Amino acid sequence: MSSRDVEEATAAASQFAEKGMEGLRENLHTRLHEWKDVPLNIAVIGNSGVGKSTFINTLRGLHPEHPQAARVGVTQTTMDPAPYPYPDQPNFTLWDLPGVGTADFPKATYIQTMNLSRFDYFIIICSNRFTEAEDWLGGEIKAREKKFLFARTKVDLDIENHREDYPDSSEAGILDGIRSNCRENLRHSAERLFLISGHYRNRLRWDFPEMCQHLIRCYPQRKREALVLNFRALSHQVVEEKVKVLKERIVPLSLLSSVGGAIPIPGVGVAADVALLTTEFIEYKKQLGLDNDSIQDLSNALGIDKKILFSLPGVLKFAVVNSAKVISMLAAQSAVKVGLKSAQAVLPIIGTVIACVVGAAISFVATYKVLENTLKEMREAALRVLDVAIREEATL
Ligand SMILES: Nc1nc2c(ncn2[C@@H]2O[C@H](COP(=O)(O)OP(=O)(O)OP(=O)(O)O)[C@@H](O)[C@H]2O)c(=O)[nH]1
Ligand SMILES: [Mg+2]
Repeated sequence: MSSRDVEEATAAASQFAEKGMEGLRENLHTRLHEWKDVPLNIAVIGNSGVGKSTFINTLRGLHPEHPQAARVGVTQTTMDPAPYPYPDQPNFTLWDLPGVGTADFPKATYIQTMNLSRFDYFIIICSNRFTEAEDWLGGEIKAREKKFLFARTKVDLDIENHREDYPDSSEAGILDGIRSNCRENLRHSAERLFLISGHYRNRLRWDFPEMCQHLIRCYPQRKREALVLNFRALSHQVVEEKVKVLKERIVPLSLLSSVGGAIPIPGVGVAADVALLTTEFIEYKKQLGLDNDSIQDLSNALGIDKKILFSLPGVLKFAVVNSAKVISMLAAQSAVKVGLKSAQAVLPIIGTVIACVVGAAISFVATYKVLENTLKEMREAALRVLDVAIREEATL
């Protein structure tokens, strides 16, 4: 039992004490869905041509050829912040902002013109040296108690160019050189610096995966769950962050299923809200990049037949998720009495709630285990898919 399980169970017990069963059901429902309504706004700031559109597309999990991708290699005609909504997540927007300190956007008026207070988080991007202007901006953002990071992009080009001039130079040495060169100009705001390539096929290389993890972990606390669940399963690190957040939903889900719309399943010995669980498993697939659209997008980007990804262990197993499958999972679980410790440990905390519904304790434990096991198996499948992507992309 994790400390988050204890928190979720304790919160449910006190809501029940305060508002009764109906109130608890309503709260659990809100708890599980509220992430969809949280507005998320990330500003990507950089001068023209540094690779902002490319970077924004990749962060949205889109190859430039994807119909929803921003055009790259074309100069922006407007100098206003341009919004790029995250695919299928209308409340999550990445904003393309012009760089600071140019003739059009002097430092003196930049903060006010761009209305920086409306953004949750900032990514300051350059493809050459960071300058004093970007350092200044970092300091201004920090002074407003907002978070940011620096991304130095196009390192793939730097490595290639450097090797053209000095064929014996090591990649690590080249990256060290870039890092110290940038650092020299980032004296005041001293935030994390990530060396990346913004191209989609490089999203698993250099500091890109670590940068996504940093972004997630440093995002404003009250919005972090929403960010994680809105984000695409871009890398191993993002998958792990998602699994953590999805795990935290298991107690409220199991409780809602066993005391909410629970219907006894004949011959299985437990009652469950099968529709609720089916929806959650479909959400797991989407979250972890195992749904048909994600697999299709990835196979397009890799230029491989999607059957290769679908035939991976675990991916195939969950290719179809429906109520019949959920019932058979519950049946299989209720027959197994081992490994239920973590689920049972929560029972004393929610004892008063469970006691109201006949058989709810058994149903809660079985549901908890099915959710936990399925999440574990889907995590492994998602990591396998990413391993294939890394292998294939190395050959592109
Ligand atoms: N090699 C390499 N090329 C990149 C990278 N990021 C962007 N590019 C290329 O740089 C060019 C400009 O990229 P964009 O993403 O359009 O740049 P931008 O900052 O949006 O440009 P504006 O909209 O004009 O301000 C395109 O040809 C990209 O393919 C990168 O990390 N590596
Ligand atoms: Mg652009």
